[in-house]
Amino acid sequence: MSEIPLSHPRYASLLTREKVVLGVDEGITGLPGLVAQGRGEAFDYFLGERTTLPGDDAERAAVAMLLLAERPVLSVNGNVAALVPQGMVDLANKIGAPLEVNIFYRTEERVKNIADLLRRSGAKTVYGEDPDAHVPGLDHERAKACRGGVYDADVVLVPLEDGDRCEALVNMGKKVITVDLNPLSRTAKTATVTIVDNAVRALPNMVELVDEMIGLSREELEAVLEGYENEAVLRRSVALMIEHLRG
Ligand code: PTJ
Repeated sequence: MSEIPLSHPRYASLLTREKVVLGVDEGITGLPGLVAQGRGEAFDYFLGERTTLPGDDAERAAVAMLLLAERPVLSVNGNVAALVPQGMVDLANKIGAPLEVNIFYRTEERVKNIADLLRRSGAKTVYGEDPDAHVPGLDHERAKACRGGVYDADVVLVPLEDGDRCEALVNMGKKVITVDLNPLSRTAKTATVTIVDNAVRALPNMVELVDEMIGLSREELEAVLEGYENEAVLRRSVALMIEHLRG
């Protein structure tokens, strides 16, 4: 990684960018991942580069949904693997869920590199290298999924997802949680729970929330979800961006 001085006012943002660049060098992130990162940076700038109240509400709802799930699965793509591999593995291990490498611009080499990285980070079960099912309604490569993994899940966490695949998963009857800094994206509007936050902040926060919420009863977890409205969270996130820009 290139040397970014700790004193640089944009240290955290530059470090995040470097992780994605390194991900490309290591065959983990696809080149289009750099474009996605740039788009995310712009929205994060509007948001004030912090976890907002609606972001935190969505993270709580997401954790409640994952703890209530019968077959939760965490999906990992090239950007997520570069940015928060340990956060995804820690979350998976804490809630007892498998991970599945599920990438948009699929190459078998990149799938293997990501799966190896997750295993090196302590993942117990990683699906994705040998897909044996298809998500209906998507064209061939993007539809690949695994039985026991995303295909059979009742709740899927798909950070930085593409709108089409998010919609196809919802159409399969799954509850879909996404992390997307763009509250206006099709994914953000289609998912069951949309976390408008940077994945580098959202995942560690969710890991901590599992510790805080794991002792709650089913009724208490259900109450968290009953009070949650995704459209309202998106509206509050957009309002905060406008307020931040005006301020
Ligand atoms: O590894 P692959 O082949 O699966 O490709 C992954 C990307 C992300 C390239 C692919 O899924 C893609 O093209 O995604 P999109 O359609 O560009 O959507 C990515 C969304 O994530 C955009 O709305 C970005 O604003 C948002 N985003 C980017 N970086 C972050 C982010 N959201 C949260 N945290 C980030 N760090």
